[in-house]
Amino acid sequence: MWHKTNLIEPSAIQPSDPRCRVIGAFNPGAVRIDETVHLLVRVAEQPIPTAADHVDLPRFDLDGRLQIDRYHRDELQLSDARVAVVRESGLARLTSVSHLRHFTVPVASIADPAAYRETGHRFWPAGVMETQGVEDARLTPIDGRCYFTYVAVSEHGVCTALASTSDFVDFERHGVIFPCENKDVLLFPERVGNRYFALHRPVPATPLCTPEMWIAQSDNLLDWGSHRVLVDNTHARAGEAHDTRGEARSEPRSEPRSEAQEWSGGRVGGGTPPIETEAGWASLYQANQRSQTPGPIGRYCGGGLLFDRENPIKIVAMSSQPILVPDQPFETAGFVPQVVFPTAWIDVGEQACIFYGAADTSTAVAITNRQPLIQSFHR
Ligand code: MAN
Repeated sequence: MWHKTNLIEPSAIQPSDPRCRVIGAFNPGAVRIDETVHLLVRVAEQPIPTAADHVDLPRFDLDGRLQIDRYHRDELQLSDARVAVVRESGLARLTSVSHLRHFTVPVASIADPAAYRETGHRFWPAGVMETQGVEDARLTPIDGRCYFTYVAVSEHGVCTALASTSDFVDFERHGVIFPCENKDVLLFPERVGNRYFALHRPVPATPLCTPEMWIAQSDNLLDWGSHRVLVDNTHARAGEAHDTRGEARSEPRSEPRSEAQEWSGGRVGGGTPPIETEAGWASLYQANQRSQTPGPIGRYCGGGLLFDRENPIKIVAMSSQPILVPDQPFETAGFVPQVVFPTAWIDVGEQACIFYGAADTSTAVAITNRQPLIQSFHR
């Protein structure tokens, strides 16, 4: 059903520091403005190894300069390629740090890797909340300005902040909107019933549940409340979101997950910022399976979600089968193998173009016809 193209690979990207190599150009935010698609691509850089028995861990100082801290291998626990745990403190550091780079492509050439142009404009980490980088922009045009949420990583944790731009040259920071640990925050592109809505994904420290998708509301994009669980991962499917006072949902569900639903039995989080369609607000979400195979991180797939047009806390359709799966060589092998991570949905005529990160390594696009795609969310 999909026509997939690998677009931007790390080998084509110049590192921003001669001491580093680029290991990822992935998880792109994207927005269409007239006949151009603008992307903010997460570029992950890692210090080039200099000695076999040492590991160099990167960070930014408060002036945004890259600093490298050297550790002996024995001082670290290195079980996940993405993080190193310092044995003495028990605290984690990222093995690479990310910033965002602006790319453009003409709408007519979305599937042509040669048409992607790096403009040189960057969104660079700044301040105490971003000393281990900025990641995974999700772009939403609101009232003629392009807003984006992004993950801010530091020794204070992993949280989500908001920024905006009108030209991808100058960026305005609006600060942290969801504190730690919270990622995969997506804004709806307009007010619905006078309120803004956002999907978010808090990560519980006490493992009473796996990370689930929540929905919140705001009057100003900055202060978020009315938090509700949107996708209840302890049971099979979602109904209407229930609020923190524990009010019953319209359709309480208690069936155990079927085997077919195991693909999303682990973490679930928002993927592409919702877009308006006749059938409702449409979005792809990302999920990984509960089982620990094939690697410690599991396989990430994309599924479809359709929200009620007038009341986004109500889900009208949610795929029970994965609809975007890692099946291409550039998705099954890479920095984190077996990952497709949808981050933007752009409509071009009758086609839906889904931008995604492949294997935490490259930026890719998957194109299909929009109507059958949305229909498939009901299955
Ligand atoms: C996870 C992964 C990494 C990311 C960190 C911090 O480990 O998503 O890619 O760098 O979280 O956000």
